[in-house]
Amino acid sequence: MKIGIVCYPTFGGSGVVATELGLELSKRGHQIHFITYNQPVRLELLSNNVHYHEVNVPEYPLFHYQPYELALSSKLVDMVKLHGIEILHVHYAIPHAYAAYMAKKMLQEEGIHVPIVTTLHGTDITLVGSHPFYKPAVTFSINKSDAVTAVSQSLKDDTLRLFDINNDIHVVPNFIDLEKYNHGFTDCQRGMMAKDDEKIITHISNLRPVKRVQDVIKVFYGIQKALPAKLMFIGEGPEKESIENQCRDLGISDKVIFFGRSNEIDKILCFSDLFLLPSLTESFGLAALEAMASGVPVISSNTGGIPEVNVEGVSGYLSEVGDVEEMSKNAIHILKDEDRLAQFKNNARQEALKFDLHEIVPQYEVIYQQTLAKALLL
Ligand code: GMT
Repeated sequence: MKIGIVCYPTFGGSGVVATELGLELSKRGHQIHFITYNQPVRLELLSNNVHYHEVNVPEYPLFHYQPYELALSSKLVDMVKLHGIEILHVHYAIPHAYAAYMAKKMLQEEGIHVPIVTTLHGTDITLVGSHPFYKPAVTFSINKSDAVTAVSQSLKDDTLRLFDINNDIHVVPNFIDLEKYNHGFTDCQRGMMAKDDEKIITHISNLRPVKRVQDVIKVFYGIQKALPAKLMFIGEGPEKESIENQCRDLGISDKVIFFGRSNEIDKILCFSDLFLLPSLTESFGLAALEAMASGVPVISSNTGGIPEVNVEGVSGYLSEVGDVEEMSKNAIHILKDEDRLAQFKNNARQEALKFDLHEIVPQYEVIYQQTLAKALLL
């Protein structure tokens, strides 16, 4: 199949999932066309089957806001015509499904029929999309898609609760390339990060308020009082200054290492003992799954789709949002006993197997085939 993929090309989970999906589909023989405003961060190699088309939005001083959706829908029209793209898979209802629908309508005028598959990732539903400013456009975009998927049952339920939806929503969970995380533990260079007796705690996110990164620091503060530990913070975002100050106020700056954005998540997870994800909400929690695939147990909140990934008492523990005391207590419980830690690490890896990309990616292929077949009948 010739598949056009539209996503946010940044470090966010939706862009990562879209990119990994495209790469795996290309290995399975499909022609993949990424259509985005920057080359997606995890898209390192272009090949015969993997193409990238940049959406340019020319700056015009008259416009207070540059019309990205217009530029994207025009680019989609051009790329579908030029490359014979058969189906568009857009990640995020707004603005991608919205722009794709406009492209579809423009193409229809020329007798070209391209169905749209929309994948909902969370921010487009629970955080931004449900705002009254966007709600009608999000509802419209979901209802007008030819197929809709959500990355967890929880996100599907939220979408049906928050919007007036008359379309089916298929749950296709996020996935992981387990091979990538199947590292030998000899090349971890753990010694560069912490002393032998120190446990390594990790958090990865874009440091937005929804990630509750202040809770990460509070949980770590509790842990390091009980046992020697270091905290690795990976990511950049609006809360960074606040947590740097928090570390200074608590006198733990020397125990917290800030990495900024990194393309070496697998290497960092390789030497981690525990992952913290105390978010206010997560439709799925891809970062937790990446940790688990590396054999790192997870202490998280019990919100949104996280319980579909992190299993209580098996791959880690889940607490109410904001219950940092319980999170610290559970973290210490895992870390204090070497045998228990080894068991949780093993369990985490086992639980991650449920999300093997070889199991999940074919589900998208089936959806594409069904959607194309349905479009042919219309
Ligand atoms: O929250 C993020 O880190 C980024 C965000 C995005 O839109 O890229 O992630 C969302 O999609 C990910 C991939 O499906 C999910 O794993 C995240 O849980 C989800 N974030 C939220 O729901 C807040």
